Amino acid sequence: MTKDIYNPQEIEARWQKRWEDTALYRSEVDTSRPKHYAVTMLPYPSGNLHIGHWYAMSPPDARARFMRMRGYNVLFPMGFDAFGLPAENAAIKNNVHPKKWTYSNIDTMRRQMKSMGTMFDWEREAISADPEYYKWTQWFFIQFFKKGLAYKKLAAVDFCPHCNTTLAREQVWGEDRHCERCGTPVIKKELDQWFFKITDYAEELLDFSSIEWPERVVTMQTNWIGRSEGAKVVFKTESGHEIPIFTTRPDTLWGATFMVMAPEHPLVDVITSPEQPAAVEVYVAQASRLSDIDRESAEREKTGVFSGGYAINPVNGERIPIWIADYVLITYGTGAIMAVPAHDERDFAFARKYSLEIRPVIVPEGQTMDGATMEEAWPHEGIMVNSGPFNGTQATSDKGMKNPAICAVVEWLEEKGIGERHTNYRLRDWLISRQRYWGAPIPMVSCEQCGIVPVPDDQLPVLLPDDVEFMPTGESPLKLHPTWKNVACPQCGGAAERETDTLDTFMCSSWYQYRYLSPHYDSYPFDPEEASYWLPVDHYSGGIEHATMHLLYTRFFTKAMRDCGIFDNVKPMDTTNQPASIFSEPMTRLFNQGIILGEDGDKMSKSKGNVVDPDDLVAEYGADVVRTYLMFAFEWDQGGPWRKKDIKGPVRFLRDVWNLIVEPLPEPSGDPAGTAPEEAIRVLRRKVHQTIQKVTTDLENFSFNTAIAALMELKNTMQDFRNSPVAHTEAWNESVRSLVLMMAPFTPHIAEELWARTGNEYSVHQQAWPVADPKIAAADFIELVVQVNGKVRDKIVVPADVTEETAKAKALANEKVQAALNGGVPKQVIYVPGRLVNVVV
Ligand code: ANZ
Ligand code: ZN
Repeated sequence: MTKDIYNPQEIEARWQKRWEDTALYRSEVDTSRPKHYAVTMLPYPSGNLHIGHWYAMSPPDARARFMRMRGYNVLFPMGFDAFGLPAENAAIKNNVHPKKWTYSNIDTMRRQMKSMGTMFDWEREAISADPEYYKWTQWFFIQFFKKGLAYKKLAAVDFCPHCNTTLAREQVWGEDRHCERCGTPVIKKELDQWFFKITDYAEELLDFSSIEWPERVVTMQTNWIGRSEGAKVVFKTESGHEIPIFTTRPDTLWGATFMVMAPEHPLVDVITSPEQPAAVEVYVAQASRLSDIDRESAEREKTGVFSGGYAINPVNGERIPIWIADYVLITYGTGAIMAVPAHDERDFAFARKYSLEIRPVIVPEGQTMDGATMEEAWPHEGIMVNSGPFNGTQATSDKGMKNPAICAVVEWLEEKGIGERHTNYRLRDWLISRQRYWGAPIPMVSCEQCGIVPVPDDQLPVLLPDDVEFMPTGESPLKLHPTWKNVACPQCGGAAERETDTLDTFMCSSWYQYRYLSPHYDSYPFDPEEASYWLPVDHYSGGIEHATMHLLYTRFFTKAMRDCGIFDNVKPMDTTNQPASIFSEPMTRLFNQGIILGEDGDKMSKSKGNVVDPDDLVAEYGADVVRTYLMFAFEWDQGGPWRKKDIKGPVRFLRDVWNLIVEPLPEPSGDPAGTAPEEAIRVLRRKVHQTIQKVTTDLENFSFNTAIAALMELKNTMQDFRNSPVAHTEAWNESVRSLVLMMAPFTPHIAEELWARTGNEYSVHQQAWPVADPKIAAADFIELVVQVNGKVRDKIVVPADVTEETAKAKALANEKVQAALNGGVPKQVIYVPGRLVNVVV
């Protein structure tokens, strides 16, 4: 008889087909069961699945399977974020149409995902470049427009001269401000652009109280939104022009000895005195070449130029010079500041360089300070001095209105009508126009008579034409199409033109979790019945690189949808299927996995030649081994370098499990009754139940590696037991069954095969997760070392609370001790509780 060896390729293909034929992973609304909606970030169809995709997808797949076995009705869908620049770049390079390129990549990647053995419900697949999908992307745009959340304005935008397109702030990377995709340094360009008013939601986006997201992401989003409390105060020029400023330190108003305007400030020309124009012009031109990051850098030496103009400090009527300097940004606050060199480091450096007055107005209690001799700014607490009505007021180091001095001054400013309390955010509105072809057309029409008019719902989607010249020209390719943009105005019927920009693909991915619910539903973005049951997403996972873009956009999107009434027909349920209030957050829990690096510890990339191809690995070892390796060799949130040699561990593990279960049990021997010694059974059962406990909590906490380690230990214990002469017991069957069930989430194919081979009915993936009996798990047995004359002879298992008498008796009865004694009588038996029994002869 040929040995029945583990053949993953045969097993995996066979079961994948069976799962598909029987629609095993189809998830349907079932209000009799609690739901679990798990989503892992959808990929961009870049060509092939790389190992990073496997790392992002197979652990959540294991978790979703686990939740299913625990009785949840699990929805775990997948789709493709199919619009975007790489398709166009690839098309330009290889002269294939972006659509063809994208959809053929999708076919490949879908096939690869199936080879991974995932439980994705493919009937829910959503592809953002499908007209039935982007119809709704466009519809959302119109809803937001009608709600006043979408607007158009002329804006200086970052432009990549290589990709020939505008970029969002987040697509500009690094100190040198290069394009996220191609690395070319970006330049500025003025264009008429569409924006979403995400800033209207700045305050609400800072509230994370209803979600459990990693602290790191919460901090990154909080910093990104960048809330600062303070005041807006209006300074006036001598000629009466108003220059509002934003300050977080209104308590230092009396220490303002000059003002600074950003070089781009609209009043620069007005304020510049006739004696200064040339110097100012040169300086402004210089500044425009620098990035905001350079300009904000604390290390860079401050530069500036005097405008020749003066302003009046509204709190004390003092005349102060107005300077122009690039350390003030036009994009923050009001683009102009009052400079308080005694208390702000940047202003201090600037004042020293240009010999401007430094006047302390907040002095540590009991001290004096002299602006002329100060070595650095004093940004801390103290007593207000030189501050008119506020002399003697205590200023703490608190920020915002918690600081009594700031609070008092703001009240006074408001009373006097000079200024008002103001909260400023670093967050900018979301630029969503792209001068690119491969995206959803912005569904707007511009008519000379009627202005900008949305495309009526019954004319959606505005289809993206196939026949365009997508070679980059710096203009939207749709603009160059001979007929596409010509359209009758939806309002007056006159000749009008379509918007030729397309939507940022971050918009497509802001709502895909809703489209999965009913990807072919054509009267609404989602089927309200599905939405009522499944929403919100219970668990979301993806890379940390999305912390401030995608993850902020999708939160905004959900809130904007709520405010547009789009969820009004959704009647959400809580975890016990009771009516719940409408959600304001798209995803309740979030987990960020780490990154798999190349063997060399560098990021995997084709140019470095350190890319690991999952298809090769599947061909060599089978998907279950690759899944096990990825879940076992790394902490999921950490990732780390690929180590090909370490894949041997998982290979051995699955082979051992296979042999353990498939090979016939040895004939009972030794004990005539065929029962193992009580202790051996107890040890096995305890291990089984402890493993159930451990794997259950580990899977709850996404600790895949420790869960698999526990399964490996169980396997070892089972091997020991099986090799004992007495394996034919209920305990053995229980251990086999438990091991197979617990392996099902991690290694779905081999588990299914072993499940069938041990005489069970299809499918292991529809079984209940094993439940640990805490009494059995807790049954405390310990191992005692048995020595003869100090030499280890054996180990015995005894109850933890064993008496000295019993321990000694058991040790003496041990076969090996008997053999060593060889009929002799021990001189002495020493018992060290919990450790050993030493028989001295
Ligand atoms: C006077 C002052 C005195 C300030 C003081 C600070 C300390 P955050 O906390 O980041 O919001 N500022 C305002 N607009 C600016 C701009 N467009 N470019 C550069 N700097 C700008 O910073 C707020 C502070 O940054 C504001 O408060 C302002 O300087 C400066 F002892 O006003 B402050
Ligand atoms: Zn019109």
